Amino acid sequence: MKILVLGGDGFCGWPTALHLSSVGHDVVIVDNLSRRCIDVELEVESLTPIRPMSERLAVWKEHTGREIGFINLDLAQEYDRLVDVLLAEKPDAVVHFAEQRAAPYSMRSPKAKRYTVDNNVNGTHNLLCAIVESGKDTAVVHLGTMGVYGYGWSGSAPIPEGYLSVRVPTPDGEIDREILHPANPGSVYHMTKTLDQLLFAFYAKNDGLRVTDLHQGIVWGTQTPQTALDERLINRFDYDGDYGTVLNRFLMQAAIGHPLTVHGTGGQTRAFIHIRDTVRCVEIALNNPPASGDQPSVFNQVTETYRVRDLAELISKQTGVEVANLPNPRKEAAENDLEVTRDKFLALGLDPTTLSDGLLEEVRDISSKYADRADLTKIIARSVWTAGMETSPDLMR
Ligand code: NAD
Ligand code: USQ
Repeated sequence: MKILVLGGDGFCGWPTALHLSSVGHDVVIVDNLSRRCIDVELEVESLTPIRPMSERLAVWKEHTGREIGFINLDLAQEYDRLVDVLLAEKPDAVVHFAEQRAAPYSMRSPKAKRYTVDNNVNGTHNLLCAIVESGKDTAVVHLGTMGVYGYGWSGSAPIPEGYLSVRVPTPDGEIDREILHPANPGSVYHMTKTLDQLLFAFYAKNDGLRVTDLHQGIVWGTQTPQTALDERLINRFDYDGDYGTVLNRFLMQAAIGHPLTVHGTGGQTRAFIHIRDTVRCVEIALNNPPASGDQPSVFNQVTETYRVRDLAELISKQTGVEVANLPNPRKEAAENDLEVTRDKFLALGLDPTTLSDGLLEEVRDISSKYADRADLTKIIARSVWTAGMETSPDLMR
């Protein structure tokens, strides 16, 4: 297959591009390198030393003989160039990772809120509109999020894969319907993903676009077999208060002896998936697209659920690092249960990687190796959901 990987310079996109190339697909990365610019804005860098795109691609070719193309394009701003790229490359499928993906960053300022909405909603709409304009039958695989469902809305009922069966009372009796699960976003970022869902539903209905929306949980880990081939192929590793995600942050904190930064009681339950499974799930989704005329196909891309305090306790027991209960800079339920239906990927052959597979140590080892690159003033999360919310001072110098 010819596949465009939008956002292919990022944490999920880079290993996915390499994985798809390694199994024989013809891959072209499209990315405007905005994530690297945000690093400059936030005065922080990936803990791992990521190389410039041209070097990454040259090293991949050196090791495998396979070429991956690269187009520097802003999906949200350069619509005409995007149409030209689709006409020139004629991709069978597009994998869409190219969004601003940090909830804390999306809440840090009015500028960041507006950027996140402009970038994510325009980018997704441009893609769908451009595919229709190109006249090609290009399938879309989009990385959505478990956060579209929100936390706690359905109590102990398992969250279905995208759609909810409902019975609607009418004057002529009840009718059965399948509707998109109600959206309940917890940040401006998560809100953009709920808007993406409506765009997909409309373009599938109106233009017959074939769309798969992957509602992914929090990704942990950093390396895949491909990114581990050479240090110059290493994946990015975010540890800072805006972009670092909870499990990778705890593992990095344990590696440098920093107290584990639990927000509030740590009663938040979230869904998780290892980066190795992210790349496999995307491949499975590419191989199983919906038909034209079908509603978007939704998969819950998660393998396990954990409560934040249980993760902290597990890592604390393994490493002796203490747990710190900090003021929570977010507005979110202090405690929630989470049951997630995740049958579709299992039925299509996913063999899930779990926390018990020994990969926690791998992440700690990588964190120890690059510990001297950590800026200790960037660890505490300081982007607050509303002005005046309390945050913690730095815990380590
Ligand atoms: P990332 O920020 O590391 O990567 C996103 C990439 O997209 C970056 O390389 C960035 O430069 C690029 N990009 C952003 N806007 C663009 C634009 N307008 N034009 C072109 N390129 C643009 O993020 P990630 O962690 O790799 O996440 C990828 C996708 O997966 C996101 O859509 C995110 O919402 C979703 N997701 C991520 C996680 C996670 O834990 N990391 C979990 C669930 C879902
Ligand atoms: N948390 C802590 N301590 C920390 C960091 C986070 O207690 O040091 C808590 C947060 O308060 C939150 C939970 O851990 O309750 C998860 O936070 P996170 O930053 O790991 O994840 P989140 O903000 O939800 O976002 C991440 C990705 C996003 C993706 C989402 C999947 O950045 O792109 O969409 O995970 S999900 O959470 O399933 O919606």
